[in-house]
Amino acid sequence: MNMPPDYTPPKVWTWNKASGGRFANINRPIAGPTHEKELPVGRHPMQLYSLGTPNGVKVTVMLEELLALGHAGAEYDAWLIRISEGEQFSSGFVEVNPNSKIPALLDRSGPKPIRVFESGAILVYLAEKFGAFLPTEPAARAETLSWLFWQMGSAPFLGGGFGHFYAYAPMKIEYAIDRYAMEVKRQMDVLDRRLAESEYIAGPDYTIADMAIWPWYGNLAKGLAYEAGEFLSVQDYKNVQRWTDQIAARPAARRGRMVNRVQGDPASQLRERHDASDFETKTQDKIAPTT
Ligand SMILES: N[C@@H](CCC(=O)N[C@@H](CS)C(=O)NCC(=O)O)C(=O)O
Repeated sequence: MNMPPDYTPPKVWTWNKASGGRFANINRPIAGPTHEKELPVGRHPMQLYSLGTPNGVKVTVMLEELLALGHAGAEYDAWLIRISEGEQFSSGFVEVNPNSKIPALLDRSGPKPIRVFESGAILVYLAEKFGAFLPTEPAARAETLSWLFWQMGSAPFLGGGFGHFYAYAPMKIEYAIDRYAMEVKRQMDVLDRRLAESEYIAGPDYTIADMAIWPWYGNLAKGLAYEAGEFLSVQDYKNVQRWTDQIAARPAARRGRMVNRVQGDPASQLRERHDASDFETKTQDKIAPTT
């Protein structure tokens, strides 16, 4: 095995600001705001502060699915939070999410705004508010919540573990890449076996568990995460492939993945969403054809 340079941890950890790696500039060992700035507020009941990463996409898919079902109360303004520029550390954002991570939701439909952070909590909040995509029958509900929480516990190994060491760390460490590749392949096998016996993750119905898992593991299955498709032989997970395509074909999922997106084909980027018609008129190819 290739060995990284020797390192003996000091007695007390101190912040080495030059530790490197992509995203090093936004990593800090302390919480709280770095600057004063209020968040913008639009006209809709739901105010979403987010970015089109897998964690953000979970929520925009849910909101688009709710709107597709006719729940007008799910109308939303999706504001862009550029995490690479530290916008998650503004005083306004920290008031909505003390953890300074997208996505964060403010429900302004009642007399007092309700804040919700953590994508899983946002999905459950919306599912309960609108009575959709979370079964009420106890066994089906338990299965849905089990898979939802599976995603919350598993994705950090995919993103913070595998993705970080395979794609973003300033040096390739064989031990770390091996450890997390093994775990991510195990997770894909968990999903593949489940999807061999069940149409959707939690059973015969499409639920918030699918919405939580698809942006992460569907992306991985299609080679869209960390350019690791070949490395992880993702084509072998046939049932995950089938399910990924099935969800990708849903119009609401297609719209949801465009919202707050800042990379890729300009026609796929709707950087902010304030109206249903924005998908037709405000994508990057239409509003900034040269950039
Ligand atoms: N467990 C959280 C994770 C959220 C998260 O990690 N968000 C990332 C982007 S995908 C973020 O905002 N990072 C900014 C930072 O760490 O400063 C959730 O599911 O909502």
